[in-house]
Amino acid sequence: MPKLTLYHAAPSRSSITRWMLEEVGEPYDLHLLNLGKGENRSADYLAINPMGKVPALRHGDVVITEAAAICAYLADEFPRAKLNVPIGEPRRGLYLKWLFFGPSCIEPAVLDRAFPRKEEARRAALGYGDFDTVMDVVAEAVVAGPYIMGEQFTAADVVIGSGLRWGMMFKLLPERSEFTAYAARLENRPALQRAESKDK
Ligand SMILES: N[C@@H](CCC(=O)N[C@@H](CS)C(=O)NCC(=O)O)C(=O)O
Repeated sequence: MPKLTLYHAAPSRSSITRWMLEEVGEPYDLHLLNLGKGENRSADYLAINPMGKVPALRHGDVVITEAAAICAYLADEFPRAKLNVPIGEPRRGLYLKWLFFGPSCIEPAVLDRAFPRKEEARRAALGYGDFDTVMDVVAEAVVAGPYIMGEQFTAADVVIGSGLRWGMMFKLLPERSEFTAYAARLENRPALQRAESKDK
């Protein structure tokens, strides 16, 4: 079985993928990088991720970067963990939408609010539209629960849940009851608890 190595710094976006690895339950190694010391800018690491960012995951000879892509990859690569919606199932469309919605809508909406532009962009020009619509759409998706795909916990919960938890922690997201209840359900997951205590 090819070895899994996570290039990691905690706390950071690579904690998303550590949670995912704990959900998958396969053994993995950690390669810790000190971002403060600029180890992510070393030539060795830039050869792994030319973006100079964590996370990166090595699986045998394959290197995957981008947190949501790593979560999607792991879910498909280790189907026994039942963290994906397999190709061929109609629900896969919705599952993929949520995997992409994290990095393409939630994160930019939150970061634009944290670091406002000098000139407001037109709603039509922004891929996420506007902050309030993004929040309303996510709130509606998680309110019924327990998870974003209903009864099945998937990689999409790792991505969306991490974004919501991070945003609320830094007071960049409204603490809506839909979000706090969803976050509380996620925080009951042993894999998230393990990832957090190992990161500490
Ligand atoms: N789009 C990337 C973003 C990764 C990212 O921004 N990582 C931050 C840590 S949260 C990082 O490596 N920062 C160090 C730097 O840019 O110098 C992803 O989702 O994986």
